[in-house]
Amino acid sequence: MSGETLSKQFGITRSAVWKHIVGLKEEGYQIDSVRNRGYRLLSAPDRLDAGAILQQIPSAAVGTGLKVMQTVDSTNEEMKRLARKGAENGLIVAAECQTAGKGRFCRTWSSEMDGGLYFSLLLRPELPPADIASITLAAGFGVCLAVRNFTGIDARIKWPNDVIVGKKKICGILTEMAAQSDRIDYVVIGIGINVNKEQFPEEIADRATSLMLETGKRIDRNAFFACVIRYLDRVIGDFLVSLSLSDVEQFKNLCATMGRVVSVQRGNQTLSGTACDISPLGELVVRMEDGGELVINSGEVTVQGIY
Ligand code: BT5
Repeated sequence: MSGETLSKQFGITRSAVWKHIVGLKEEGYQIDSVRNRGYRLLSAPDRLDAGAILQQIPSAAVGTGLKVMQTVDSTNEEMKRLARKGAENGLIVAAECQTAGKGRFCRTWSSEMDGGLYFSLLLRPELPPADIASITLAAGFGVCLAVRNFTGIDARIKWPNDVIVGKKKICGILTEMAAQSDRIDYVVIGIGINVNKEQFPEEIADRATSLMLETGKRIDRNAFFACVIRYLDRVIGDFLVSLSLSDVEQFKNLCATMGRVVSVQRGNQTLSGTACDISPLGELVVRMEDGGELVINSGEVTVQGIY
């Protein structure tokens, strides 16, 4: 595009256009400039761009606002700070890198500046806390559908909060909530997805993977993020209306835990059985060796042959 066209389109001088081009190059955009002909965009850097993402999502309940940060301790912590100051339902906070990314039970979530997607979604449903017990499952379902549709990879859900490919984890979800006994103040759903990550810390290298490692292609993170937001909007929206996994059969079909031998930690006891069903409320039903059934609504479940 010629410098003249750009200057007309944006209502700025040719030298201001040139200054912006220099700025974009400093940010990692590769732009070819040819005298008397103009500028050509060769490539854009792999960085999250709120404008590019918002352009690709309809004005929906999830993603009413989007804040992109370079570095933060944890997007969940940042979102809780914003929630306490009155941030609105549907806001998303994303970061290129987290210095204290966390999983459940105070575990670490590996969140270097290496092409991961780390974000948190704020919800303020006017409901009692018990009604949203399976919102993490709904979010995982949304991520799983987005990954399958965007990349064609056979992603599956490992109950309750992981999305896996084969035996390896590509996404983990951590939901935190502030509530009174009868009313939710806010819910923060934190989602970490390995998008363009090429390597992992040694201790998780054998059980973590990324979309790029699975497809062999670098993923456009802005387009993928927009796709995830659209699916979350649909699935979480449905969930908040029906308060059940509205499409339990589809959920079950995508749940890698179903039909497998699982171990469940109960206090200091480890119980084993076969995962045989998911209840409409999202609980995992396990048939025990003695024929009895155990219904689990949270906690740590190890799946034989996966992790
Ligand atoms: C989770 O916990 O899987 C929830 C992870 C949630 C991360 C998001 S990122 C945005 C938001 N901000 C935060 O601070 N957190 C959320 P859990 O089920 O406890 O699994 C944690 C375990 O997964 C670790 O102990 C490692 O074994 C493994 N792990 C850590 N980083 C990983 C990664 N990048 N990919 C795959 N596995 C990982």
